Amino acid sequence: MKKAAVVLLAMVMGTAAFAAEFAVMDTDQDGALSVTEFEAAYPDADEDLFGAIDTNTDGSLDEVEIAAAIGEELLSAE
Ligand SMILES: [Ca+2]
Ligand SMILES: [Ca+2]
Repeated sequence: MKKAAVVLLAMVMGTAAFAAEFAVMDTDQDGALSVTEFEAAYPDADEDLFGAIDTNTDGSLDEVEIAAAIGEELLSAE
């Protein structure tokens, strides 16, 4: 990962707004977004995007993966 991306990642993750937004998307509060939760939060997203963001391929998106996706502009920060 490029240094600029790491800095941006830290900035995105460090904000209360991001934590609050993630908590809203994580409807079952297990700390990660399932496909269902992800599609509810991002209706325009598809499975290819989910797969691109799920960098550790565990089938769910954690805060680090979501923040990285926002940093890489795969997702927009709302
Ligand atoms: Ca969840
Ligand atoms: Ca994952």
